[in-house]
Amino acid sequence: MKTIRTKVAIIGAGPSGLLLGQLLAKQGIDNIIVERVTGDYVLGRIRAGILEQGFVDLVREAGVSERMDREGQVHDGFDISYYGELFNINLKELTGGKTVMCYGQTEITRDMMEARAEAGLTTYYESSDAAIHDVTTDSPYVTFFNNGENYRLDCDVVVGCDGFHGISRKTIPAEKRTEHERVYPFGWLGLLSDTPPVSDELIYCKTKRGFALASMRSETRSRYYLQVPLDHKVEDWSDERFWDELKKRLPEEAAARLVTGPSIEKSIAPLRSFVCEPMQWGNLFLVGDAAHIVPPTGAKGLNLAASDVAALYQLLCKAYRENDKSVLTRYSEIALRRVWHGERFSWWMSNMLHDFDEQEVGGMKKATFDHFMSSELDFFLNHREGRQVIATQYVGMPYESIE
Ligand code: FAS
Ligand code: PHB
Repeated sequence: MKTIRTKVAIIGAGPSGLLLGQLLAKQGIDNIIVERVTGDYVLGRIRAGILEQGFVDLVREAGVSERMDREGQVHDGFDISYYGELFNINLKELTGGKTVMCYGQTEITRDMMEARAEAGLTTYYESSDAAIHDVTTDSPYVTFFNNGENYRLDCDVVVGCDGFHGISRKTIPAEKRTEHERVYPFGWLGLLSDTPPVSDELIYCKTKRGFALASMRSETRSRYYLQVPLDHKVEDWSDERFWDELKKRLPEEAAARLVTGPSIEKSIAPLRSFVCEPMQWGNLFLVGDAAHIVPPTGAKGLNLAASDVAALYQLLCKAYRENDKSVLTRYSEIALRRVWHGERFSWWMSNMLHDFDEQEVGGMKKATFDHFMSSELDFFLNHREGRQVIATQYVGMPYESIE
């Protein structure tokens, strides 16, 4: 067993772990990341595309924003197509100047991976059998197997950035965890293509055939989603079938402009709302998907991971600066306040925009639920105050500053 030491042991080299590691390193707080797969495998996951201002500011503070600022696209708003009628949610006008950045999760992860390697920071990729020990003592540690050797990583704190299927959440005793969950009766079939986006802003489509989203990664690369039943498999969807269905769900002018082409990635993501409380246990702290999941309808998944990082980063800096770890007990309460805002907004947007093919939804007949949700969306879209409620939450509630 090879024993090594660091201040902060991070499990997972996804966007959460890499962003936290980069921020801590800039403050001279030593950290090591233990990651199960290769860096290329992490980059192969096609996920989020919209960054809130808070996330963009953190990336700049971490010193890894050069390519994002050069290639990212600032979006002043987005459209909602309500049974074919287009409503613009003018974020900039409705929020007094706030916008969002369109820059793929893959790209931000790549930038942080490269910055971490350039800074000579340690990441143990392709590590197996990671396990977290003694988090309720002042000497927690992580064990893992890497490159033919067993390791023991001694540390001050362990941060679980290991996603929904990771080990860190399960390290909190089951009787000490409260898990909240809503699994949706449909998934999102995503397609990536090197074709020009159908619009220069995102279009969220509510249609009788189900939800669709037209997004992008650049001026030459598009990202599209279709709501599909849970029992569908990617192989059920040829590119041709995907494009035909997308045309039927996009508003007319957009459908007429749609440029189709071969998919370079196609995958189905299940949708769930999930929160684990608390988000800490002794010297273990959960960040991002390790603690919570949202349906991507509100573009909050990655952004909630960033606000967790912001809270824990500030608390860790304060704890080391003042040599007082007691401040860390505030993390879960601070992080969860913003998490539940994001959870509710994502659940609300999902209820309004999707077609629920359950016979009973929310304790009522599907037809009744459909009337309530269509009327809700109709009200919010046709009143400036309603569009302002959507815009204020889409750009992201402010991060809590920690004194
Ligand atoms: P991640 O899951 O990204 O990273 C966790 C890392 O931990 C992974 O690299 C994993 O390999 C590693 N790990 C796991 N177990 C480990 C172990 N035992 N030991 C060591 N390492 C371990 N969000 C949006 O805003 N918009 C979207 O469109 C969107 N689409 C999504 C599609 C899918 C299929 C999924 C799963 C999520 C999607 N999300 C989306 C949410 C997504 O962007 C997450 O919020 C984001 O990846 C969270 O980042 P992390 O918390 O770093 O977790
Ligand atoms: C994406 O571009 O992947 C994306 C954008 C907005 C969402 C979900 C996904 O709400």
